Amino acid sequence: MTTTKIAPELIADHAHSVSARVDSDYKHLGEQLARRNVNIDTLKAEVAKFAVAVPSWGVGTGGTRFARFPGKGEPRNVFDKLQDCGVIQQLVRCTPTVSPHFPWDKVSDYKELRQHAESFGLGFDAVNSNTFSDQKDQPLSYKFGSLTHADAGVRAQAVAHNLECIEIGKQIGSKALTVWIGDGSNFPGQSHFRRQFERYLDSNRQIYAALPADWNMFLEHKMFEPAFYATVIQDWGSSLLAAQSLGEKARCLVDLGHHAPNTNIEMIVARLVHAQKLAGFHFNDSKYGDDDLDSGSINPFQLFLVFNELVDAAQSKAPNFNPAYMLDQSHNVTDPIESLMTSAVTVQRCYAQALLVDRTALTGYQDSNDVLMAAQTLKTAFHTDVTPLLQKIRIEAGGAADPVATYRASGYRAGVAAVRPAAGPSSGIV
Ligand code: AOS
Ligand code: ZN
Ligand code: ZN
Ligand code: ZN
Repeated sequence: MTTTKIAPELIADHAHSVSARVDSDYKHLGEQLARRNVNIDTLKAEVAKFAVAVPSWGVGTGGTRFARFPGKGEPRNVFDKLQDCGVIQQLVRCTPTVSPHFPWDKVSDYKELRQHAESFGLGFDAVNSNTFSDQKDQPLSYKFGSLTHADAGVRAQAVAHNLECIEIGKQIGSKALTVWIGDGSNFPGQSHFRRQFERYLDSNRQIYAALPADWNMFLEHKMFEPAFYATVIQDWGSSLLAAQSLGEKARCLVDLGHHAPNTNIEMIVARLVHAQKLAGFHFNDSKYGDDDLDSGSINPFQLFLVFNELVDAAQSKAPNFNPAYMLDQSHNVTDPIESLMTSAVTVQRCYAQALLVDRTALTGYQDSNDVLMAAQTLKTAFHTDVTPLLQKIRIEAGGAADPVATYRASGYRAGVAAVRPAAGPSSGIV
């Protein structure tokens, strides 16, 4: 049985009140697309299959290293987090899984956790390990590194944590482990680059060896922070080297905020597809660094261009291409549920727009060096307002035409605020 936390009647009433307008807009869009030889119903069926995972840490209010301003009714534990994720899925219908983070989401009974998720119609995506912060009662500190620490004892502790994450993941139905480490150095000379990388590989080999046959290991690179001089897995080059030396199951995860400014991320995606090593994504947006802003809030064209590569790879049947889609955002000044809903829809929107690229025409323009028309072919797809298509998909799936309006009308936030005590202010990067 699926537990719903927004009254289904409210969702249905809202959808009903706008359905005539949505139908008319959908029909109009269908006519426009038909002139481009696109069948809107075929497109709808394709886009309806799209799903992106919600990060369990994303439903709490984030913070910076300066301060954190807690929101009302923040989740107190993983059960509350799943309830919030359930609300997101109820309204947007394209977020059926949650990516959990350990030990943040640790419980004593994972069977119960899985059932709890299922009661909200949710499953679990990739399991994330955390060796970038010290936990209470942890014997050895990660202050100077974890999987790459100079001390074998610290490395063993970090490996053991990842093995535990795999064990938990097996119980909750995950199929992948995401490893992001903050290891690196803040000063030139602090660490020996090559020996540190070798230690990374050695530790990860032990983790890799414990992966079940049908699992993958996602290596997440990040240019800087918390190590501000050099990070061990700082870019896709180091990530690819590591993935290639670890083996088939190791792949490279692309977080959109983890690159140097002006990096051509869509091209990195194309290279990783070529190498058959694209693990998937942590979607978010960025103006300066790892800002973890809402997907598409700064540079929606970049997100579209990433999806343009993904759709091209899927349609040309690139081998071993099966990327995992996850959001990874930090919401400091918005209601996290609202941010995650709009972000999921934005990602879905970019996917739909990328499906609209006339690939035969594009190839023709590329091969005849018609630069302007090649660029315009992408722009035509990107400029298409697919809002009625997405609304129709949500309504047909029992979701909300306007997720934020329906969510606000439900009074959900005030409801949970009444039962979840306010968290105190604190600082810390999430
Ligand atoms: C950190 O910058 C990474 O994006 C990781 O994915 C991290 O595990 C996540 O942001 C939770 O803190
Ligand atoms: Zn990330
Ligand atoms: Zn990040
Ligand atoms: Zn990020």
